[in-house]
Amino acid sequence: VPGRPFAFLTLLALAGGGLAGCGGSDQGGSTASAAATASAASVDPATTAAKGAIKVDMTNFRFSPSSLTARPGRLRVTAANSGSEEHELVLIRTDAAAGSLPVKKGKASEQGSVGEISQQRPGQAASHTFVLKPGRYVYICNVPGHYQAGMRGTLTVR
Ligand SMILES: [Cu+2]
Repeated sequence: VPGRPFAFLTLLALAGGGLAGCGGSDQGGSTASAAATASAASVDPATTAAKGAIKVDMTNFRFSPSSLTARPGRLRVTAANSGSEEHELVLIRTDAAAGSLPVKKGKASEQGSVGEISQQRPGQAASHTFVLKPGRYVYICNVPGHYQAGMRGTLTVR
């Protein structure tokens, strides 16, 4: 088939042009991949299985993902603040539903806390490795008012 080699070379030329374009704008490339990651996360409200490590996005006023499962043992959690206020992530072992922790002066009870990633400024992120026993957990932002505004999620370890 005489047409094929020509078509193949044309594709190569197009691919080469595309690659050169990407190379000239690293920033464009990483922005695109960040946007793809963000949309993948926001499209999936269902439970996310965390395998050893998980990134949790904090915005005003929710966590994404807001429902996690994990195996017992070590779980490295990275909490990234992409909101416009300070946020934190406190992990509490409790059988209570995520939205039913006792609240006093705008803050939820942290009884059963197994550790936390303390307040992060907008644009900042921090990580902590939790050692998890089987059970039910709730993670919350306990900046006053944020828990009630919706910053809570559930983690099931089994
Ligand atoms: Cu918060």
